[in-house]
Order: sequence, then C-alpha cells, then structure tokens
Amino acid sequence: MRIVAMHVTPIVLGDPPLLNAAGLHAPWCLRTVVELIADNGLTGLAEVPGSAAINAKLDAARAIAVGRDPLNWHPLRAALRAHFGTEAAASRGDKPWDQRALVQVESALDVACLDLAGKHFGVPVATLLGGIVRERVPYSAYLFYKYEGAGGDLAFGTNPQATGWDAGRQAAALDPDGIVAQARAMIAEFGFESIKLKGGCFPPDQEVAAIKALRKAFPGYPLRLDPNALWTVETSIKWGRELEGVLEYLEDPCRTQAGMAAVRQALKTPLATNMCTTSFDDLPGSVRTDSEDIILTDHHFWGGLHASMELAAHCRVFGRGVSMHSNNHGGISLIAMTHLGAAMPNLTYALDTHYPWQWEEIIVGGRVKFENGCVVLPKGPGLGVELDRTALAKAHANFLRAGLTERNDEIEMQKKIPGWKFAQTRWQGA
Ligand code: GKR
Ligand code: MG
Repeated sequence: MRIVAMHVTPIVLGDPPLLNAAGLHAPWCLRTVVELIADNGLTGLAEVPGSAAINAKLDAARAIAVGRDPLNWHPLRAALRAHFGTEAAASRGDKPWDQRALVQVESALDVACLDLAGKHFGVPVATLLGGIVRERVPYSAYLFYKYEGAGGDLAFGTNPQATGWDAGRQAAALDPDGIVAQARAMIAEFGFESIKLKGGCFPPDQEVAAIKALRKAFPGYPLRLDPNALWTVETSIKWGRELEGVLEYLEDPCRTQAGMAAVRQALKTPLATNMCTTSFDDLPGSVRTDSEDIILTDHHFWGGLHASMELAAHCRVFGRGVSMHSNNHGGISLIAMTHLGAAMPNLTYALDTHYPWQWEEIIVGGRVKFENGCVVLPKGPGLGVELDRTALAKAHANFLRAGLTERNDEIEMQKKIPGWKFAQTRWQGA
C-alpha cells in the first residue's frame, strides 16, 4: 500500500463561552481534518486541534508522506523528524493547552496511517495497538465555569427553545449551584460516572466550595479539580489539604515538576498532569523528582496513538497511572481516543472529553452516542468512522467565515472584560 494523496481541511465547530485559566473559549473551536488516500482506494482519517501554523506544517508534511507505505510508521516518523527537526518540550508554552506543532503533525499521520492499516487488514485500530482490553470506554463529565451562551452561530446568545442538555450547555455556571446544575444536566444526558471541574477561573475557596457541593450532590462519584497550574505551591498545599479524601486526583495545581513534587510530598491526594510532564523529554525529570502520580496522555500532543502506548509502557514501569487529557474535539478524535482507551491496559481512569460541549459533527451518522458514560468501540475496521462530506464542507465554510488562525482565549476574555490579562500564577497567599 502507498499513500498517493494527503488532504488537510481546517474546520471550526461551535463552542460555548467556557472559562479557564487562560481566559474564555471563542464561539468556534479550531480543528483540522487530515485524510491520507492510498493507492488501493482506502482513506485514512485523523483530526488534530490545528492552527494556521500547524496546518502549514501539515501541508509541508505532504511531500514526505506521499509515496510512503502507511504500514511502516517508524520510517515515516523518522522522515518527519529529519525534515522538521526536534521540538523542545518548552515550546508547549504556559497555557492550559499544548502549543507545540510537530506532535500534532506526527499524531495526524500516525492516526491516519493506523486507520488505513486497520481498513487494509479488516481489524479495528485498537487491535493494531496490541488488542482490545475493553469494548466500552468510560469518559468523565467535564464541567466548566461558563457565561450564559451557546457559541457557534449564536455567538454568546442562547436559543430559548433549547431543552435538556442543550439548555444545560447554554446556561451560565459561575458558582457552586450553577456547577451542580450543569453536572446534573450533563450526567442525565450522557450517564457519566465520574466528574472533572475545570478550575483556575475563580479564587481557590470558591472552586473548593464547588467541589464540596459536587461531593454532596454526587456521593460516591470520583471527583477531579484542574486549576491549570495557576496556584502557588503554598496555595496548592493549603487547598489540597482541604480536599484530602474528596478528590480522585488533583490535576496540575501548580507549575513545574519541582512545584508538583513539593505539593505531592505534602498531600495524600494523587496528583495528575498535562502541564508539567508533557513530552518524552520530560520523563527523566518526572522519575527523578517524583512529580506526579498520574500522567494524562493525549494522542494529539504525545505524537499519536503509538506514542501514547509508549508512554503507557513508561508509566507501567515507573509506577505512574495513566489518564487522558482533552481539548475541544469532534468525533474523529473521540473515536481515536476510544481506540486508545480500548487498547491501553493501564488507562484505568475515565477519560476526559469536551465532546458534550459541541453539537455539530462531521462524521457519517452524526453525533457519537454515549451509553452510561461510555463510548462503545466501533465494530468497523480501522477507526470505524467515515467523513460526512456535506457536514465537512459546512464546517470548512464556517472556518472561512470565522477567520480564526489560532486559539487565543485571552483575546476572547478581553471582549467580556476589557484589559483582562493571562497570568501564569494567581491568588498568591489565598
Ligand atoms: O478547553 O479550556 C479548556 C481546557 O482548559 C483545556 O485547554 C486544557 O488543555 O482540558 C485541558 C486540561 O485538562 O488542562
Ligand atoms: Mg489539565
């Protein structure tokens, strides 16, 4: 099998006004769909966050991918690295999401090659990753503080006819009651059995109060809080102690492996990260400093599904748990995450997903269904999804209309709060 063409299609999907440590989500989130066409007529799919800079690199990767055998990932990855060079771990940046580019290029090509390989051999991608250890992959309810509004074409307006989770997704959630109401609406719709709250938006006492309200409303549910590294070490220890015995894990309370290691020494609650240990270059430091208990993989940022399996092996050897990070995404990413969740023996936590926050879809059959909080591994070969060309064309037209070139939550926040500035650390002394 040979790759004969590679298509790169930037799209946007509607996104409500969700708050985070870096500001506010725009009414649209950027995604890029990659298609590899093989000489036997098969198509391999992938989806990555994308941006103008990343899409330019994907375009440059075309000349390297075309002509190659998609069954031989390691030589293709080596050719990509020879062309693009290496990418420093530090280029991840200080925002909640990863700003590296090469990891996304590798991820897109790895996933699309695996989709081609699965279709070629007539087996699911999870089989190619080592075999299916679970057919039903559990996800967590990912709660956000948010302003009222729907996003997408409605910008920050709402649709007054909305009911159920559509209404829940539009409602404001700015205090513990709002967060509990959001959790109830999301869980009623999707059946999730564990809960994560995106923090770093309000002073720690308010976010801790929201977690305590969730604990009361959902006894027995594993709970996670993620302040996206905005707390100091002292603040993390103080509020971590307050939540001792309440959280399944505390995610990135503060910055750097040294900071996390200091917090970890002081708390019994496990610490998880997608900000301090985020690349293979970071792993020696993680082992040396004992900076976290759980590493959050994300195939978009670890360089693909194969690379995430490599991370899982490291975690097994060095006694780390594995959970999964997410940014906004559509169904191709959700299904790729599900194959990883189905194949990774030590991915024992419910996976994060932003999927409930979107309502559009670009795959045949429309929105992926959740059963009791789980996505059931698709039966078809490869990823088991196909593109809905009409929906893809609409999402691409929306991309052209939206005029976004990169994610910038600070600029969106400034539209609400003039002069608002991102800070690496907040609430010192709180
Ligand atoms: O989408 O606002 C968001 C999140 O804050 C996201 O950017 C983070 O990368 O979900 C993420 C996390 O777990 O840190
Ligand atoms: Mg996180």
